[in-house]
Amino acid sequence: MTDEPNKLVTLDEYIIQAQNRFPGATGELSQLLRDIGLAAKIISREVNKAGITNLLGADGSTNIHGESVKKLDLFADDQLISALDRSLITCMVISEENDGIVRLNSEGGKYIVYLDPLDGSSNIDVNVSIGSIFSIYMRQPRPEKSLNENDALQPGTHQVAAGYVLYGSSTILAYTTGLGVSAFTLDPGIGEFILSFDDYKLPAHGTIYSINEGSYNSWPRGLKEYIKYCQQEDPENGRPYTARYIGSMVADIHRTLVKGGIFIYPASSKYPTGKLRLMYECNPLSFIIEQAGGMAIDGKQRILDIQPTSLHQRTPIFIGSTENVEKVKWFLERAEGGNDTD
Ligand code: P6P
Repeated sequence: MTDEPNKLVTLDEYIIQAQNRFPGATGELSQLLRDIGLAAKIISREVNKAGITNLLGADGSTNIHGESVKKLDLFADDQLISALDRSLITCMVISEENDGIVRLNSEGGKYIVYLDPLDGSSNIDVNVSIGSIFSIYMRQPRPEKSLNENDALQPGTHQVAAGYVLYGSSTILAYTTGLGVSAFTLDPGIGEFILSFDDYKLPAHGTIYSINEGSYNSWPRGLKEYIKYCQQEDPENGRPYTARYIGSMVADIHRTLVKGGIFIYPASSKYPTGKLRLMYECNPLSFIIEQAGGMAIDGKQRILDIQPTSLHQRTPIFIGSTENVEKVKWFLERAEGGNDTD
């Protein structure tokens, strides 16, 4: 995409260059992505000093503006929603931090945005990477004129853009508009996201599996057999695989994007339909991984094909390198119909 090798390309420049490839583009999606980039810089600043600015938990105190000190995830929610509200092109937001739809000032805005403002925020107390996730849809024409939840219940295949911000050893923003996945690293010195990777393609096969093995006893038999397969000696095929689990989905998915392998969050006795949310965790990250050549299923069907029935519904997810996901699907299907949780 970039015109000159080794030229530093900022996120804003990259977005504009991408927009210029579509003469009919109005620039509104570009503006929306820039809004998210701005909010991400502000959140990154607070995440990186959370331990010293009372943002680790709601302590009931008030800051110099007389506002109550909010938890970091509510701070992130506020920053993202107000950034989207300012540009008047988003009609509503659905966020993990709000039960219902959040109507913005522009009821006529053409975009609907799902947010997980700060996924894995419990990890901030132990300085583990956390992330923000976003998923963008166009408002579809519907007979009912007034904006409501039904406008938001669209399958993941309808996403026009999706991405995440990873607040880790560096802050990285990765996104796709359906033309591949690119990533930008924040240079705090100049306050700009700089293009660090253009058009990610994850390996077709990886040797890392990522799952919380604490819920082993409630897994279906096929999943137990797959994980045993990953752990078997088979040096010619790279087994045993390496186990890596950060417990922060954005970090686990970013590692999978870069190194390949598979991330799994299955249904369990504690989470009978899976823990992770379809609309603002699994759909956007599945769009990213598919755009990078990978695959994402709920154990049977493609995540992006799921027709949602509620804003905050959960789903099991098996996501990553295509060969790894196809292999676990084979184990699940082979075991199906047997005594599934022996
Ligand atoms: P568990 C973080 O709380 C989160 O929502 C995801 O980021 C992460 O992948 C998952 O939950 C971890 O869940 O049950 O393994 O602690």
